[in-house]
Amino acid sequence: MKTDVAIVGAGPAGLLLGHLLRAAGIDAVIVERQSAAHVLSRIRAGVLETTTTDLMSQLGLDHRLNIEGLRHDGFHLSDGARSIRIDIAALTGRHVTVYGQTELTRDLMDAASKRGLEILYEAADAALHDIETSTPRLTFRRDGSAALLESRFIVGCDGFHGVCRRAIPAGAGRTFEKVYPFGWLGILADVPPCDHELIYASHTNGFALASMRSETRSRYYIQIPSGTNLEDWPDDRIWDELAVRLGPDVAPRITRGAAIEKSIAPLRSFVFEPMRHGSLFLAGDAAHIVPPTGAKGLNLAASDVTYLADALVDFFRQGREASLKAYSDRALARIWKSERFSWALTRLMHNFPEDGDFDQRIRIAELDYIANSIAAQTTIAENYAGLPL
Ligand code: FAS
Ligand code: PHB
Repeated sequence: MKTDVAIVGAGPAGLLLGHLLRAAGIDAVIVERQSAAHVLSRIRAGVLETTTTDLMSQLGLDHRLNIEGLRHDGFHLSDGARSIRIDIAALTGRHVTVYGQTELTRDLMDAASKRGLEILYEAADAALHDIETSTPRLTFRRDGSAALLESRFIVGCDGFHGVCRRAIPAGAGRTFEKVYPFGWLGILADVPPCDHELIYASHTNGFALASMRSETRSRYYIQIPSGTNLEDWPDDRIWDELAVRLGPDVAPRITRGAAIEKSIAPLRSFVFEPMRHGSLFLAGDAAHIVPPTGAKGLNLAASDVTYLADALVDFFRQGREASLKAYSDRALARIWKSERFSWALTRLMHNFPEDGDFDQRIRIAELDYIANSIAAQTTIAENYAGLPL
């Protein structure tokens, strides 16, 4: 097989990039390790910046998003004693949209075939070859047979655990990483949310987040120590802990119900530089990871592929390479600012094992400052809504 751009991974990054290239008349093929059903079974992000929703509108794939997506003009930071509303709309004139990553992925998958975007699911053992030449090759196995995809470029959209970043020779890039000593235990339940906006709660027991997928489906998270066993957290224990951490004003509004999904996600901050090696580019989680506190993960994937699609169109239409050369630096400038915001909000809202009384007082003082400073609230609002491209 031959194509212009071979994309590894059919998550949000790969699907958005594939659609953007096809819309520009550039041929692309996506090679995905899992089945479509498996990709859709993963419960992940919930909050979309306009960076992402604008892409869906540009692609003409925002029909369901416009009907089912929930527009949110603000969210809350709480510490049990008080709730601070960050008024995104008043402070920035912008908003975010609550629309599950699963639904965004479904919309992109469903539109692929009629837009000439070929997705090869259940493609095992993908391996990259000759990435330092202008004729890179991707080999993989599918339906029991060996397969070869030749292309001008390969884009690694294969997430943190993918093969593309690992195909870059040791010493050709730099890794920056911070692993947090805790994770998030997430629960999805078909019960009405406890509030019409998201609540990020800091508590001496640990962090909690009240989110949602719709007006009848809730998504909650609690901070748990690394190494926690999911079996130690039956539904009732999770609901009890959420009531404590979200505080006495919110607890009575929590509707309990059976978990339809329950999982633990580790938290880390991670960046790999540069996001290009020869004819291989990286985008999305393949190049960076943020703790989900700032709701940036999926949205950074969207900004990466916005930059990369523009650069690839420049190359294939005009023969110009300048934008491709600038891609990594341009994407990393926005990535690092989102890494900073996600780290800072994680540091503010979570308990760290090494924290002492002083750290707890600093946390209270910072929330006190935010509660009384429009400047501080504006800083949080503009980062949460998404920094300019
Ligand atoms: P993805 O990981 O989504 O997609 C990569 C794709 O590549 C997958 O489909 C995978 O099967 C495929 N792949 C991997 N290796 C391959 C190979 N060798 N060959 C072929 N295909 C291969 N972000 C938030 O904003 N909020 C959240 O609450 C949140 N929760 C998360 C929970 C978990 C458990 C994880 C892992 C991430 C979470 N994220 C969250 C971040 C997440 O939403 C990512 O930012 C988003 O999925 C990024 O999309 P992609 O870069 O496309 O990577
Ligand atoms: C979610 O609804 O899954 C979600 C929302 C906001 C976050 C993280 C996760 O910051």
